[in-house]
Amino acid sequence: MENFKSGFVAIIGRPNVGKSTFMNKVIGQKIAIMSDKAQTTRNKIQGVLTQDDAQIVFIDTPGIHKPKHRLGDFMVKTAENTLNEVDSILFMINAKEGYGRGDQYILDMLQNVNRPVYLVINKIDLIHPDDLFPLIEQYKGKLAFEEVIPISALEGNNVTHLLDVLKGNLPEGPQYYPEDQVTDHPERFIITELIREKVLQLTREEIPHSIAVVMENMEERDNNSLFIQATIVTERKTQKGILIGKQGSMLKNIGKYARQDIEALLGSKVYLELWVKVKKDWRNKQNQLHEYGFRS
Ligand code: GDP
Ligand code: K
Ligand code: MG
Repeated sequence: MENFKSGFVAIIGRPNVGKSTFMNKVIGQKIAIMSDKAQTTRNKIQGVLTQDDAQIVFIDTPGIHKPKHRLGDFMVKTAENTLNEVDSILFMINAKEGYGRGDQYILDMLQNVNRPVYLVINKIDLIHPDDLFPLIEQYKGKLAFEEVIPISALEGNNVTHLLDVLKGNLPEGPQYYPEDQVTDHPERFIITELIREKVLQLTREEIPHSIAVVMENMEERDNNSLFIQATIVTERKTQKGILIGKQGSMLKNIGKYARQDIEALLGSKVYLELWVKVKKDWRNKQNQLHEYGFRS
């Protein structure tokens, strides 16, 4: 097609501002996992939006924060590299919370990035319109934003406008991905993320985000059903107990809800077998990062 536009857009912002929700709204499929817990999204997930005249490839960057351990360093480095490669950056904030230290850390990082940054004020459904202007004033002096765009990712308000603005800024380019492709991550990654999401949702505050889910085996069986074996890796024995629960009740629930989501995603019957393994201090073992699927 003539004048077809395409490019990459990074979504950046403190944990829980609504990055995954936005992505899912735009792509219309559950690819980036959502949870009330901070830092659910650890790897970058791409969502691909294909329209008649443009294709936008979204990158859902991990919640950026001051690194507390080596996995943190790794995450920040990944985010920095990503930001210098994209066409536009969406800096998303929570309209209800306003400016905070977490934002300053991101803004400092953005000072060194030479890409157009849009200030996206999300969750406007939670505030009175009168409160929007002071919020904009609060942020405006902190970075030369290309534009300020208030939205509600949850309800969809102004999301189309935001997409139009992004499209307007994209260069002419090829369609990178086929129309029906919404993510370039292998299904196995999405599956382990769905399992991890269920762990975080069901265990609430008891299990930290440091858990990992490793795919052990995934094979198709007769009449299109899928057999999946995965291991939940924790750092402490006590966490293993919580994850398994009384007579295996917790693990059973995690498996049940994860299976439902995976079946909905793949459209086929799924048998899911979950295991729990304790691996002490895995976060600080740099050489184990690759084993768990982290890449820079
Ligand atoms: P992320 O950590 O930035 O990816 O944030 P999530 O997308 O996981 O969202 C965190 C929480 O905020 C979830 O409970 C969402 O339902 C909620 N949320 C996201 N966008 C909106 C919005 O526009 N309005 C409201 N009211 N809640 C939202
Ligand atoms: K989250
Ligand atoms: Mg997220």
